[in-house]
Amino acid sequence: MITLYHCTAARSFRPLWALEELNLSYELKMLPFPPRVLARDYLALNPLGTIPLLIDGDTRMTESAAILQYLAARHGPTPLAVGTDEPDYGACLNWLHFGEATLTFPQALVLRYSKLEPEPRRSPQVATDYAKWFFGRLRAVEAAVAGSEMLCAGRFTVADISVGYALLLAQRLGLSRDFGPAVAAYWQRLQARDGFRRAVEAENLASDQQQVARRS
Ligand SMILES: N[C@@H](CCC(=O)N[C@@H](CS)C(=O)NCC(=O)O)C(=O)O
Repeated sequence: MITLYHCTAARSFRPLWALEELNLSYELKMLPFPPRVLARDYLALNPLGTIPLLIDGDTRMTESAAILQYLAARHGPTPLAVGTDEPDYGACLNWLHFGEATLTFPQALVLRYSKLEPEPRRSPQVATDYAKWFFGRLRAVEAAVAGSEMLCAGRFTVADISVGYALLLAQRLGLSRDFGPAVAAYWQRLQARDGFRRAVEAENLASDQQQVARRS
């Protein structure tokens, strides 16, 4: 049985969404945020204190984009993966990592310096600068989905989960009102997927059952 450690709306939503798209059985363990401070026992499992942590037999993984690639390969075959023999194999890997390294990185700074740090350490300047950075990078997504339903391979893949999570985080940060028209329509398409909806429901149910507060 796969176990996923998760905090509401954190990057661990990527593997949660993939688990639902793949219809895999899993156990979802909710943690308060940040677990490093509020769930210190978790450090014995993941000394980084970060989420996600995915355990699948002897495999333990803490990088959300890598977990997407792993789940699609190990628990496929699935159209979520783009095969090495397909023309868009490289494009898929590029978007997979773009979602985390290029889109989520600046948002993490917006989140930290506008919400997570104690008041005296907050910095509207840093938050504004990195929101601009995010929108600069998001131009690539706007161009990609202007003439296409999904990012690559002519179908929904792990690349869309990776980038889709960045759009979810943007919504929670209040940035989605500035999405361009193509990104806004793409984000609607992603949220309409059964797999996305089931992931949100699983997150809400597990939060309630395990009595871990949902983040605002
Ligand atoms: N690159 C990693 C980043 C993991 C990460 O930093 N997760 C955040 C939540 S989204 C976290 O655990 N933050 C809590 C902390 O740093 O203590 C990934 O993609 O999974």
